[in-house]
Amino acid sequence: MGDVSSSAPDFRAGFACFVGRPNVGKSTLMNALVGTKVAITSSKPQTTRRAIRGIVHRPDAQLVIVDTPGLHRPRTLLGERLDSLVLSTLTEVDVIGFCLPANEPIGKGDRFIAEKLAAAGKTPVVAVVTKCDLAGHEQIAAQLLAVSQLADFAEIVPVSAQSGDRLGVLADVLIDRLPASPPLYEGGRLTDEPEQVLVSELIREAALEGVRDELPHSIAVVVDEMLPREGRDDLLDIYAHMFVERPSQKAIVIGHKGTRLRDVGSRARQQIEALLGTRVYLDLRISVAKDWQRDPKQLRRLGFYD
Ligand SMILES: Nc1nc2c(ncn2[C@@H]2O[C@H](COP(=O)(O)OP(=O)(O)OP(=O)(O)O)[C@@H](O)[C@H]2O)c(=O)[nH]1
Ligand SMILES: [Mg+2]
Repeated sequence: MGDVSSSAPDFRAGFACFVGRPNVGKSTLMNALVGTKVAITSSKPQTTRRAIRGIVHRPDAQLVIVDTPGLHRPRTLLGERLDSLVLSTLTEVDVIGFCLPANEPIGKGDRFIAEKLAAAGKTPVVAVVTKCDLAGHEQIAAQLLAVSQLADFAEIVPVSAQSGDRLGVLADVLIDRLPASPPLYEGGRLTDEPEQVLVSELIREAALEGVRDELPHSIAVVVDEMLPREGRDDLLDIYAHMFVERPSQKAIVIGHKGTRLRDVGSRARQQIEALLGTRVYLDLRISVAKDWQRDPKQLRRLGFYD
């Protein structure tokens, strides 16, 4: 019989992914655990459109978190692509964090995901009850009970990304499920997203602020080029394109005399400068890509592959 305590490995490393309905706080939670903004977040559902990796470094472990788009019954080809991206991510991780907000009753959308997880296989699933700062003690207790009845979870952890409450417990619970392994990434590295992707996401985040209804879903951003200004080492020129689906949306995003678009550009530029630590000139154009969410050719052009 081996001594259990001495069988704990010196170092663990591996992958966890966060899944859940749109807007339940997956990206905010990843950012809070990583300690920096890796993924953009917003109050609009369906903000995340890529499987973005954030890396948590600890003396005893390296936890790579894969944040995924909100899972829901798709209504467009883009929605279908995003759902299949989430489902394929589930098969590639050591542990799954299923996020459910403390302040909303469990609904059809959550059950839909629970069924997908049950069908996906043997990977352990930890239920993460998010946004606990928005719920009272009784509401949290009732939610923990409801979650425990939804499926057979490895653990149920209530957290708040906003207040930082129990984030350490969640990290411990996820890391416990990782295999013994040397680190997968070099120390200090917080994400493996290419800079161009991070930059296009920051532009999209700035564009999401203040728009309503269907418009957030219709916005896509592509960075065409990033290069140092000739003869200068302190200035980066970034050429980017924002796409919307209809001319009426283009008018809204541009705003009266171009004021909205200028605002978006300057907010994005500040975020990009903070990320890259250099001054930035941002050339942001806007074009109509008619109904791109439903068009396979345009989706490919925007980086959503099947
Ligand atoms: N009060 C509070 N708000 C939170 C917390 N976590 C996230 N939010 C808010 O909830 C909204 C959605 O957060 P996101 O992290 O973008 O949610 P998501 O699950 O990644 O959404 P999708 O990418 O659209 O699937 C944002 O307005 C966040 O500020 C939390 O712990 N407390
Ligand atoms: Mg997200």
